[in-house]
Amino acid sequence: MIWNEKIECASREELAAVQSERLVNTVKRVYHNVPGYRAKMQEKGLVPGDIHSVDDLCKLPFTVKSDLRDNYPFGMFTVPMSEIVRLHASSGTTGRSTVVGYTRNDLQMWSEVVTRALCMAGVYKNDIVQVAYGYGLFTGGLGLHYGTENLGATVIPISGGNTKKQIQLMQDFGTSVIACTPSYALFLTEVMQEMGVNPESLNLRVGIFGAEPWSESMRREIEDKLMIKAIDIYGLSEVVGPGVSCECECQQGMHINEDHFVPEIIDPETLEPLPPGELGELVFSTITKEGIPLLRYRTRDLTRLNYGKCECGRTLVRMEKCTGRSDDMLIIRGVNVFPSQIESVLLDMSETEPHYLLIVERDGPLDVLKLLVEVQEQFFSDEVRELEALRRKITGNIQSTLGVSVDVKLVEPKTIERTAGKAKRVIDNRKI
Ligand code: DLL
Repeated sequence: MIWNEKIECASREELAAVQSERLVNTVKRVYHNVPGYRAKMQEKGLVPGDIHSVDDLCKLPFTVKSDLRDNYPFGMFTVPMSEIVRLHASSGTTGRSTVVGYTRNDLQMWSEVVTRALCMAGVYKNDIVQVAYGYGLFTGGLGLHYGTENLGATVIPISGGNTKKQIQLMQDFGTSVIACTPSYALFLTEVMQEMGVNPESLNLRVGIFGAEPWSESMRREIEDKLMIKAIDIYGLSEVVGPGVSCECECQQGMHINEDHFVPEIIDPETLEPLPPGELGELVFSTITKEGIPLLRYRTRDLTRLNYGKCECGRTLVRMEKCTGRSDDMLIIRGVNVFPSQIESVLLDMSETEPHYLLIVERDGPLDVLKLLVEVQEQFFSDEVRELEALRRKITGNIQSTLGVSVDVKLVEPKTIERTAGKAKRVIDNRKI
């Protein structure tokens, strides 16, 4: 089923007309309401009147994650706080998170795009959707939740974790759709096996998986083990959350909801737009958001766009699966982690040196983050008990600031390799 056929199957010309009108309005709104945007446009000698259509997008300045951080928490909102009805947040490059605010209309738009995504995935009104993405500041849980309700399907708002209960409810409630990260889906299969639950005995038909990169081979594994269709859903909190794009049942790329989010692909080095089909960094301009519209927001995700015809009938452009980023952000069990955040935790502690190495591995389906960190000479002790206490302190500090568990190993001073150039801080051994 196509939820909004008029838009999802519009001609490119019709779509461009809608985009142009909305972009012109958004540019006016941010210019007049957000001093940071006005300053950036003035720097380029631009006034809102210079933007006539979506073809003028490339004239506009970029927005990056640090703009949000520098304006923490609400400095980039274009409406008064009395209009904001919800806040979400995700990790930034330092301790500060990036905060996004939604007006009532923004929430309605978000539900609409998630509902479209669910329909793309082949979910229907009579489905029972178990939302096992985290509920809270993370956008996954509530995003899928309201999209499911808007479709008219039944939502089970179980949130993440509690794996045995997840499986129990799948059996008892006849869950037909599971929404979670792909790595958690694999973990579910392991626990099912331990519990002696045969996936064949379940009612599962579709999985809505995203929030982290996953490969075609992982898709096949999940599809075989759970006997479902595994659909890729993409989004980021800054733009709206899940539902920016989603695969249809053809599973040949994710259709972008282009009447709300205009995509571009740029060269991350030169920042020049690249022609259709080229691999580069994905950039989005939001053209309907009221709370915090973003112009040319650099997602750092690497992908390519396909304007070719899709068999499902939708004309919305498709983006390829994202497997890489143009920065060093890691996604560990769905949590975004920048090495610099770990570094600042270490710098805040007097016992450690900022010489460290992060090693990411897969233990079965789960990501494991290991941290090797040098201890200051005077704290390096022969007492196992003292070192163990320090290890626990570091683990605790990282857990409380980043929300991610790390396996910390203390090493002697000056044992982590020093390089003349860029330090190699991360070794990613996951075969994603
Ligand atoms: O992860 C929103 C989301 C929730 C998407 C649930 C899909 C499902 P953030 O926490 O802000 O938002 O993280 C955004 O996660 O820039 C990508 O690097 C990565 N990401 C999200 N979806 C995918 C995907 C949510 N399908 C960042 N494939 C993005 C690869 C993804 N990476």
